[in-house]
Amino acid sequence: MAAFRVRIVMNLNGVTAEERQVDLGEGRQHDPAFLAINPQGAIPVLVLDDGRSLVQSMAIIEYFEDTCPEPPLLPADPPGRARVRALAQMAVADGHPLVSPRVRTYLEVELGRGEAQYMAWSRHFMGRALEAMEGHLARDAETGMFCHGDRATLADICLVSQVTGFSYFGGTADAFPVVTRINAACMEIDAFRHAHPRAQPDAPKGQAPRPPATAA
Ligand SMILES: N[C@@H](CCC(=O)N[C@@H](CS)C(=O)NCC(=O)O)C(=O)O
Repeated sequence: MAAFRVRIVMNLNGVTAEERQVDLGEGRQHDPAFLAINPQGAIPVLVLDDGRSLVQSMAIIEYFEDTCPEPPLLPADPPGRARVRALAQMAVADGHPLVSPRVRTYLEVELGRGEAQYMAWSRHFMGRALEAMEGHLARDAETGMFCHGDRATLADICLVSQVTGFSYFGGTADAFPVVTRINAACMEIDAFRHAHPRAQPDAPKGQAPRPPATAA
């Protein structure tokens, strides 16, 4: 989900980079070689030409905002910027962190919960984040073709990653009509569509990818 967000922004900016996959299913995020790059053991990581590593999808996206400001991912007016950031955070800060592989590992390995409980937990919290986004999007006059007006912003990038992540846990955004409409509008855009996890060369065939319970 987090790498999906970064891929969208890179596509929007026309930035290419050599991509290296980290197999979370195999627990490769815990390999010493990867931890040397990101001690948090999480993806995405952007390694710059000078060898420095940028981590955290929102920080990497801000880096691209600073270095490739076209197209802008935030509106110009401060209240609009705050609204877009707030919508983005509902997905990135309130939904996604509760379902990462490390959460699954803790629930299943440390607390002895079964896979079904992890799936129910994840569906619940991913759905709650989408419900929150829907509440604002359905109510606010600023909502347009996209989350904020008629051009895609950071909020849309986070919305599509949230909808896709929800589907990993058997959730469907059908109950959230504005979210569903905006997700479909985003997926009409090449930069979004080509960044989708299913469009990646390492995408598993058939079933949607799901974070594994690896021992950390
Ligand atoms: N807040 C971070 C989240 C990064 C994150 O948790 N990424 C997941 C994959 S979407 C991961 O690598 N998890 C590894 C784990 O939980 O062990 C961001 O937005 O970059």
